[in-house]
Amino acid sequence: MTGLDAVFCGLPYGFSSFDEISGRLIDCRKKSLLPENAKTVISVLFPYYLGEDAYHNANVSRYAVSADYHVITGQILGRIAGDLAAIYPENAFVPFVDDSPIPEVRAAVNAGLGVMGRNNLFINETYGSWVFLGEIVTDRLFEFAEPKTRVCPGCGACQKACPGGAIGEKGIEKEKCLSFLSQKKGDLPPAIEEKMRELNCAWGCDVCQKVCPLNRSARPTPIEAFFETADPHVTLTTPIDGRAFAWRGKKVIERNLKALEEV
Ligand code: B12
Ligand code: SF4
Ligand code: SF4
Repeated sequence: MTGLDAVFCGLPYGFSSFDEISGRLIDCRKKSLLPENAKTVISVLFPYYLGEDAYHNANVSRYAVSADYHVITGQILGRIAGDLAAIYPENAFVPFVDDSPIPEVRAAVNAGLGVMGRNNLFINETYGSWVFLGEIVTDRLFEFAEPKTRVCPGCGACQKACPGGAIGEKGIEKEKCLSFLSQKKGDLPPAIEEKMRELNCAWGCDVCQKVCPLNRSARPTPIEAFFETADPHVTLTTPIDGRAFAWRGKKVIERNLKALEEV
């Protein structure tokens, strides 16, 4: 392990050019936090796969089985940014996860950490697509990666299996994606409720990842907190605080759980 590997707690990380992505920034509240004169995007992978046994009886998507990833990854990334700032005190290091102006899939591909799948997701050779993405944007110049491969082999399994028919040749149509629909407020069309019932999934959707051959030998996460907080079966009495579905409020997850029960 090099000195920097230790700073990154052994998690996969890579460097890419901020300039390469600056024309594609996502308009969000946190855009104003980007450091002035940003030069490098440091992408960090947070694997979350717990192994198949952990998902027995799960009724929410895998990314929502453990405590809210924004909190777990945010704490780790904040620590890493602090350590980098101590090593390079003349530079700024600003961490982002999800709620980020950086299009994270593209940044992680640019950083040489893996490929973009037809399912729109980032896929790493070791951990598959079961990784959350975070980044630290800095005004320090690091040596950028030069990825050789940027896209998956395109076997089409995800497209074929997608229950919403959301995957096309050019990315996904989010209005058809069950993950998007499960987060939407208001009444759900009966056909969508029916699909959620068939999949027994009250939050998110994992179909395009479960069928992906690049996920077949994904390694479980080295991040203990994901194991320690795992709770795969959510009920109407499960406390929602600190869970990935809390941000949408109790009504949405309750509506979905009730939809799973209807016959
Ligand atoms: C909004 C959002 C959603 C929305 C809409 C997604 C969409 N594509 O429109 C919804 C609710 C549907 C969603 C669902 C999910 N999401 Co989401 N989502 C995001 C979020 C916050 C922003 C995405 C975005 O708007 N990007 C910008 C627009 C412009 O992207 P775009 O038009 O799709 O174009 C992208 C790609 O197509 C790509 N691209 C296009 N052409 C090419 C060509 C090449 C060569 C390359 C390299 C890239 C590339 O570049 C763009 C950048 O991502 C990101 C976090 C982030 N800040 O990036 C997480 C994120 C993408 N989501 C994540 C996750 C985990 C999920 C789910 C798996 C959750 C679940 N289990 O239900 C599903 C998967 C659905 C799917 N198959 O994509 C993870 C993905 C991790 C990974 N391994 O890739 C992210 C990165 C959050 C995180 N921090 O970990 N999501
Ligand atoms: S299932 Fe096939 S086409 Fe879809 S992301 Fe995986 S490798 Fe690519
Ligand atoms: S998350 Fe589900 S609905 Fe959305 S693209 Fe993937 S398989 Fe299709």
